[in-house]
Amino acid sequence: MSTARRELPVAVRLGGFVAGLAVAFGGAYGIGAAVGDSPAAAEPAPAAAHGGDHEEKPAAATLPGLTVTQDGYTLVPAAATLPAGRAVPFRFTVTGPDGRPVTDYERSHEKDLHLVVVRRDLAAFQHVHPVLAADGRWSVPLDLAAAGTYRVFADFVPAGGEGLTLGTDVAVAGAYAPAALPAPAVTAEVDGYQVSLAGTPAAGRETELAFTVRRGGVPVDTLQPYLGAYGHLVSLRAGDLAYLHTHPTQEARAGRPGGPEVRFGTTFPTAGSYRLYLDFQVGGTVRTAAFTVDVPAAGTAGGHDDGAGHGD
Ligand SMILES: [Cu+2]
Repeated sequence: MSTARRELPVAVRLGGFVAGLAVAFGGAYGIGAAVGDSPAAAEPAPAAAHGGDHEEKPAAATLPGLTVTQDGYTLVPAAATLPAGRAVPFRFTVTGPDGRPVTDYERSHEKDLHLVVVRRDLAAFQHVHPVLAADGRWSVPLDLAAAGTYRVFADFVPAGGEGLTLGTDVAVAGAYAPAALPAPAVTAEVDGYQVSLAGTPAAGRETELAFTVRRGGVPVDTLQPYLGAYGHLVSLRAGDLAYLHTHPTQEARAGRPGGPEVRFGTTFPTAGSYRLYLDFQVGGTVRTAAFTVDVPAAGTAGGHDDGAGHGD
């Protein structure tokens, strides 16, 4: 049942957040401030993009990934600082309403928990699947070769509960050279694969994003189902790293190749710059194509299309 809920387009989930606003208003705001995410919680401007429905404003504080604790569940890293390295063990627990580590999860996209790790300047992205010990401790090696502060998102469904994405920061010591956000682009290259993005995003309403995978200019129609889908799309809002995880509108069928196009229905909650990470699998290898997309306010005149052009 949770699985079905988790597979709804993110638009539906976001719709739920907005609808739940009346309930979440005071509490969510308070939580954001209490855990030190107040810059995000207090973020004033982008909600104006919703066209004057001021009731939606505080919803920004309830976006996934902005808080370390929600609904009684808390993401607890074993250490807030990690050494630099290529395969650094990262250990954490998720504590539940009773204060104890959660040991019972509902599977979503073939895993009990998805861990997305990105350096806060959005320069490095990992989507990994930690291993759960019987006592509720999770562990996974992370590539932390580059120093900096990393945002860690734990995306999971506690047994009998609602899907949550909790976020925390982990610091990696060393010489840190922050990267600027790459300019918006509709193509990305990874490992010899060219991925193009078509779609015209606008804040607050569902946008279809279509990614087309090519290699040497030839459309790739051998995408393999990866975690039950031909692609996984994580979008992070620049500035606060609000987290959107979207799955394709078409189902992946076991043993059936997909592509070259993978479509997603995504609702960007506000105007702003987002970094999109598309995971896709070909020949047993998962690769990630990354795009910067500028999302204009809904109804902005002039068809601000630089986030994405029109594909074939
Ligand atoms: Cu995952």
